[in-house]
Amino acid sequence: MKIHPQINSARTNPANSSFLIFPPFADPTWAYVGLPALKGFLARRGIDVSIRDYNIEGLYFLLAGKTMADWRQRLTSRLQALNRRQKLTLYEQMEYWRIAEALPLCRDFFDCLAIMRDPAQFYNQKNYLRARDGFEDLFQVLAAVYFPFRFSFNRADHLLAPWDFKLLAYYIAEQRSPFDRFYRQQLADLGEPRFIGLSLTFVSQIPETFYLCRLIKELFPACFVMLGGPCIDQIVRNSDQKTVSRIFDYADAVGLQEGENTLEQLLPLLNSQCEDLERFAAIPNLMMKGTVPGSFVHGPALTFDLNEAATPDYADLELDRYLAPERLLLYSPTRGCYWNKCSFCSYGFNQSGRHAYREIPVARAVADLQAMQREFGVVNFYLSADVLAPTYALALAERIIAEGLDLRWSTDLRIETSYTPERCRLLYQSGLRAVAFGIESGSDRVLRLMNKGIDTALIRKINRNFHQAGISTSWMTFLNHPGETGQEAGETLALIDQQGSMVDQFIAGEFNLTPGSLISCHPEQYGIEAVYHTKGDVFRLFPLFNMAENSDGQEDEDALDEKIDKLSRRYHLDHYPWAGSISTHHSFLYLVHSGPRVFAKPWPAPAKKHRHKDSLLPVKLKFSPADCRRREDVFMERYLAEALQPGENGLTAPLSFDHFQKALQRR
Ligand code: B12
Ligand code: SF4
Repeated sequence: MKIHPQINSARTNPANSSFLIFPPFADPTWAYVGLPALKGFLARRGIDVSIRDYNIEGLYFLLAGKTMADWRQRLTSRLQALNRRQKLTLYEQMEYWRIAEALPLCRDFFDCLAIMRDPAQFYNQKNYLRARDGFEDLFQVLAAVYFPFRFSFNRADHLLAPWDFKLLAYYIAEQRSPFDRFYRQQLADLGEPRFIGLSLTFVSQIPETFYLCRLIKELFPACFVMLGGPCIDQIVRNSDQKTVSRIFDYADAVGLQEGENTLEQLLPLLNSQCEDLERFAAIPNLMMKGTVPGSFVHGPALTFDLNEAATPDYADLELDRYLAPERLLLYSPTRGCYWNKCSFCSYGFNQSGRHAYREIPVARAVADLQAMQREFGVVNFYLSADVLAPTYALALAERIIAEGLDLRWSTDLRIETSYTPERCRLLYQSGLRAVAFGIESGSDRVLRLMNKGIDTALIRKINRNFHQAGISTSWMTFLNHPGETGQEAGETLALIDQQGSMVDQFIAGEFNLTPGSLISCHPEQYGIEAVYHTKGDVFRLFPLFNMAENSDGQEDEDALDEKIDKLSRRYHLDHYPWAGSISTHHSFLYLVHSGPRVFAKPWPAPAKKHRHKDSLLPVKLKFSPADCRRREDVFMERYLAEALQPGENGLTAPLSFDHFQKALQRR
């Protein structure tokens, strides 16, 4: 396959056009479905919008030779400058060791992209791991160049402090975005846009989304800038009024919940140059600043009727530019969760009460898959949804078979009695090759506490049915649900262990308190004494909590960690978006190519790290990177012990960008 290293530049655009942008950092192995879903719907209504995936195009910019040359130069000069000092402050030491470690990693990473896109190399585990490690090195370089920020395909944050407006202002004013030059080139190609909508789906897109807002307003003061997507919805719902108000310093509007009906009404209104706020206030799910300072106008909440959904339109995206040797498309046949009762879950818009479980009629969904297959030559699909109801999944499978579609798909399903061996075979026949289950716990008491509606006997039985039908099964579990004992956590690991021959991938994560979940709404019912946030977490994304009683000791935790390590050593597990993590594109491709057990055994150790000879350190180090790192660790441990503890009001812990900076100065 021929690879074009250059960054795609936008096509010619007429004046007053509308764009939807997907900002970095997110999974670059496939195109995310939110914006194509909107474009498909709007096109049906005769409204034209163009999509730009800056997440994938931005990656090409990061990989370009000129970008790396620029970084190498910056790191070299900075290292030389620090080396000239007699003494380094702690903050400089933090930067120093990162630069010393990153400089030898600087090289052309384009071969990593080439491996990921070449089937012959992708399915060779050693080559694959080499390329994967290359990307991780790239992010290590980025963390040194853009210190104190860190990036990956699933993260973009400060090394400690959560995003607040001060941190965002610093990020923007100091041009800390790795994409600044890329954005300026891309935006210049947009002509004179009337409307730009940015999709803030994942937390990892926060800094780049706000950065883009500012840049767009600087370049196109008259352009209407709007934010939408699950992450901004979550932020607006959970934050206080002052925070929400400040969001409108960056954007003209926020779209809550689903955007189809909102954009359907907003875009024609903008084209008609209407300035009557009352007309905007009538648009469903739209939120804007009111005329009185601190006030908002807010359209009625509307849940999208999936009978009106259209085939997602991926035509603006070059599908072969994603980081994979084959194409795969995301499709969302259902929205919401038909169960929607689990204590810990706040999936998307679920807990808002406005996101009922809905389905695209089966015949339509299959026609959509067929249309996408025809237009984009795709065989692989990920049904991207909270969950499919069993009746729906089975009807879909029957219809796929009846229509003679040749496709392979994967999705998330709930453990349900309806999945008999015969029905699992039907699902396989329709192309289902991988399924992820929210198993959560191996303790029946904890499953009841979670309101999960399943028990371990059913888990064993249904998982076996899928496995025996040839469908790969992934188990998502977590430990430390409030009220869970150490022994019960051990039961989860024991269940994975016992069922290991039929569990193809697993994750044993840690309980996270999700805003909007039942636990966070009624913490006292789960033995939680206090839920609090750090001062910098103005977006209310990372609630912290203290249990009323601390029943388990450190000993249990260590023993559990050891058990997890032991179990993990039997598998090849990895983090997003790499092969070995659950529900990713790469994992799916490997499962289909090499069989369901491909991750149920360790992979060969990664090849030795490649070091480019030009990348040797340009100066003799004056300070010891190891010592610098150790001092950082000591400081961080002490600092966090204080900064994460709630103050006297019990509601706020002091950690914030400001607090961190002051703590550094006090040293
Ligand atoms: C399927 C799914 C996945 C899949 C695929 C994700 C992917 N990268 O492609 C998998 C399992 C891999 C996954 C992984 C993760 N996920 Co996920 N995932 C989902 C899920 C269940 C459905 C997403 C979907 O397809 N929705 C259907 C589409 C059509 O809807 P949509 O994207 O919301 O878009 C609509 C609206 O938001 C709106 N809209 C969107 N953009 C815009 C822009 C404008 C201008 C407007 C007006 C409107 C608008 O209109 C769209 C059409 O209605 C959602 C939960 C949910 N129900 O949304 C979580 C969700 C998106 N995931 C989430 C998270 C956290 C993750 C992970 C970070 C988890 C982890 N711990 O690693 C990883 C990240 C992976 C990565 N690097 O990208 C969060 C994101 C919010 C957040 N707090 O970050 C969600 C919302 C779940 C939650 N906890 O609340 N995920
Ligand atoms: S954890 Fe899964 S089954 Fe439970 S409410 Fe959330 S989406 Fe539904």
